[in-house]
Amino acid sequence: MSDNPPAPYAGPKRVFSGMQPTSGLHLGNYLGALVKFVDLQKDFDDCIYCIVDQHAITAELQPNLAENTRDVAAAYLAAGVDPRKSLIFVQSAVPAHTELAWIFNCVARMGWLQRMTQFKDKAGKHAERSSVGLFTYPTLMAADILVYKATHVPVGEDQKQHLELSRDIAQKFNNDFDAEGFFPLPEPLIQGPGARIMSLRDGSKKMSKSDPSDQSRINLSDDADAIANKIKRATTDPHPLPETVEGLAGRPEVENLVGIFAAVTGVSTAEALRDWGGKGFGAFKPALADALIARLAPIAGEIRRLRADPVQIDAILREGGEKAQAIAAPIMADVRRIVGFWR
Ligand code: AQP
Repeated sequence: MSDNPPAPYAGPKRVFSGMQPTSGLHLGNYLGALVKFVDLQKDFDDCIYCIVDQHAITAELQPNLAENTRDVAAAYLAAGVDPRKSLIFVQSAVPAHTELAWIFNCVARMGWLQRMTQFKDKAGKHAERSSVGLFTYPTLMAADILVYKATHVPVGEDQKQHLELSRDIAQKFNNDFDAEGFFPLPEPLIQGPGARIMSLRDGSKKMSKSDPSDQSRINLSDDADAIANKIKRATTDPHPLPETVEGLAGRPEVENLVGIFAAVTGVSTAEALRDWGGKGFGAFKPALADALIARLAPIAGEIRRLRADPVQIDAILREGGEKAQAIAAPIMADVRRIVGFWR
């Protein structure tokens, strides 16, 4: 037996990420992931951005799935994902995702999936009534990434555990099939302001599309009045803003609003508090609303313009799907050979 360390992955760097079309996107999706999708186009030649419609039906069936898919595509484009540089496509249009997910279902261990906190959060007290798809969500996510041998994955902090599982699955596949270096171990890109945006009503819950209260989130399609109203009604406490970051401890709603302000204005939390420490929410909230409106209004306008032309959106998605399929096909051919399927 050789004492040499296993061969590391030596392929090209490639970015992959996706969002679920469970509805239109919100500020958390934007600051946690979409801003990074756009920035990474500068540093990586190869960026693949998926709309994960098969994931979107794991928690509940979606009556408006195709329309929500176009909404998410419009949000990607409006935020600055450029289809001349990056692939934008729909997960269900590339069957290689689910084909690889099946193999990963046979590589991943039950215990690994049972530790996933997102499943516990979404399944709640009645896990036995959840769909099997919700339980195996992370193996499909690993397949989404690895069917392109993606090396870097921009996501919000809530997806960190799933990314670690993707790395474990890649490593176990490489080991089990004696194929060292075949799959890369994808690296999460999580840092930065906005990695975790919380609900406007409850600072202990993340901002989420599936929160029943629309007041809990800023939607990318919200107009200026809706944004101003939601910020005005956002939960705070009766005390002024603290002067230091340490003063935010135990004030999650305040920390969230200051974090949002810092992320959209491009300053650090400490800098924001230097300007706003000691002042009350009567002054801070309108400034926050103005900053959000300045940042999001052009995106909302562009989403509306794009949504008026579904033919253009569909053409971009179709072309992206064909290119994605062309990247995945030879990788899947290798996977089938490595696993030993008949051909
Ligand atoms: N609150 C958040 N703060 C920062 N990042 C967030 N993301 C989601 N919520 C926040 C990031 O957005 C990307 C897309 O998420 P997703 O559509 O795959 O699903 P999710 O993480 O489950 O987001 P939602 O909004 O909570 O959707 P539902 O309610 O349908 O489950 C991911 O990179 C995620 O980290």
